[in-house]
Amino acid sequence: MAESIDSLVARIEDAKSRIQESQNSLTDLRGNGISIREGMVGPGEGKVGAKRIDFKAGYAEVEVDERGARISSGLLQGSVENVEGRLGPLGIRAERIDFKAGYAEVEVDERGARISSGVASVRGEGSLIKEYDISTYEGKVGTWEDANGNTRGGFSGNFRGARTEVDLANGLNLPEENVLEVELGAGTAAVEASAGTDGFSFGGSADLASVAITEGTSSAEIENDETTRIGANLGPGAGVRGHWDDVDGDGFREVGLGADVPLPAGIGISLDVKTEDPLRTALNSIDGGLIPDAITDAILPEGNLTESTVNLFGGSIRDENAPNA
Ligand SMILES: [Ca+2]
Ligand SMILES: [Ca+2]
Repeated sequence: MAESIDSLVARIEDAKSRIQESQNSLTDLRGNGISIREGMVGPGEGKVGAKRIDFKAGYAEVEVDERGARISSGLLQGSVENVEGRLGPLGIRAERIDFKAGYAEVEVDERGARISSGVASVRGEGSLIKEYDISTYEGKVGTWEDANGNTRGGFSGNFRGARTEVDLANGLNLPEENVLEVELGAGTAAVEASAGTDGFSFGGSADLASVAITEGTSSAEIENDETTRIGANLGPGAGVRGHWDDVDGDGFREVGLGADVPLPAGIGISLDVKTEDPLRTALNSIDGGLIPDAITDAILPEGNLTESTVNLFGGSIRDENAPNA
């Protein structure tokens, strides 16, 4: 009797360790997709691990209801969460990466129509690569929502031969509030006339090549964030933009203006400034950049100068109901 209990315990222990093993390294099938948890892959010293990988291959989904029709198909679509690892000298980490390849998506409903297709698309969160697109066609008309939940109305058309947005602040492990991004494009074209909850865009361009750098801060802990985006492109184009989104959700909208200006010889420049504290930004730029911001910031009072000035007249620019206010 004692022996059979011992062998029963041994068999339970054996089963437990085999379950643990399969949880650590194997897959479970969900629908027509596969999800892998706690997997590690990579040769020799280079190892990249992810807490969770979901993907589906060769998929086609059609949804038709009283609100409209959605068709989505592609060769591959998926996401990777909590990526961490090292490949040679390169440290790799990402909170989440979404990817799709050889895809086509069509949505038609009472709000309008949205069509997008492409060879490859990658969207990263907390990752070095923020956006990566190859041969993408996109068209929108009516009203639509962007990835940040903002609503826009109007129309927008895009072609991207190759375009990438690199989050250098993340790659260089800069403090979380820092924004340092580089955008590179080759063979891109865009036309847009839209306005919505985060701003407006009006203009068109066709670029052989383009580059842009965005620098500044963005944090719910800072109430006078400012970012500047400077770009240059080869090709015709002109446009104006208005910004009034609250990306960090601290109740202070990042307001600003942007423009694409064509210069002779087919070269164009692009400039966008966004600020949570327009009065401070205006005072800082009054000298035409001759006096470094560090000096004017030392003279000006801390906090949001626009808010404290508007407060004097009994008003406020802060939205107390913002998620991080
Ligand atoms: Ca802020
Ligand atoms: Ca804000």
